Amino acid sequence: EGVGPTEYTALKLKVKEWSSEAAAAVEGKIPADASVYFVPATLRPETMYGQTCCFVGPAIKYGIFKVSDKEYFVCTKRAAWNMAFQGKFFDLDNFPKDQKELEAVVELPGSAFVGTLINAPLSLHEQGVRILPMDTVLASKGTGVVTCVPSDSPDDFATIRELAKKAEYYKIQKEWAELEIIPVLETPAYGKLSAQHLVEKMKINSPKDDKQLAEAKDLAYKEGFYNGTMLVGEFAGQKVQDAKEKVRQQILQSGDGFAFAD
Ligand code: A2H
Repeated sequence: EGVGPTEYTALKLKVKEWSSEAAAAVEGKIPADASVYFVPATLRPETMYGQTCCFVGPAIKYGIFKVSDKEYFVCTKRAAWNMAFQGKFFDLDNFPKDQKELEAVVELPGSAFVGTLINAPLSLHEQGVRILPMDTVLASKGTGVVTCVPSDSPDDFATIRELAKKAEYYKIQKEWAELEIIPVLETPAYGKLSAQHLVEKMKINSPKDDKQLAEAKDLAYKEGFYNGTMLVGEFAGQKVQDAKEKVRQQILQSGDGFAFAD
């Protein structure tokens, strides 16, 4: 990784319907008129049209943090502290002077959220997408929440393929992992679904093939950025290089997301 912090775009994915386990835990702790958001951090804002689910680490501990009377975020405590420190959130009157003062309203392992229905801004799946488990999510990076774009992320593609194959083992409904994969951008080398193309070409069999996935991720990232053309959204037909920052600004200005450094 380069010098200095990574500048992510964090997206706000609003909860529409909790999983039964999360519903029981939040009961009476969050006002009915408040919105709760999962806040995945991404380096590929231009791909957000293709979100098909959102991942949490099943064994990672998450908090639901009060940002204001009307807004709560689901993320790791580490990320909430970073956000508070960056000064953009959390009622300044309540700005914690000490990490210990930043208390979650509710704490749960990622597994408890699996099945929660959320609204993913920009996603062409407008009826909503599900929270699903991803074993390779790192608690030490970003917000600990990862939005899933299987058209362009080899990790995401490998994970949903695994989840659909072993739905029972992962305690999910198979169809949650089988939402249509939407082509978001096109490249000369890998076509319209670069992640699938690379995973199949490199014979990547599991989300745990980390060396191969790292290589696939690098190839998809570079080809997409330098040679990609947008297929969907307001900037369809434009180069990814140009659209990337435009989509990001749109997300920041609409309030569907915020800048987050880590
Ligand atoms: B990216 P970097 Cl379409 N654990 O977003 C594991 N992975 C994480 C994470 C965590 N705690 N937090 C963020 N990430 C993922 C989209 C995407 C991403 C596409 C293609 C490639 C890609 C949709 N998932 O990442 O280590 C997030 O997935 C490859 C660069 O900071 C985030 O962007 O470079 C990316 O890793 C950040 O990785």
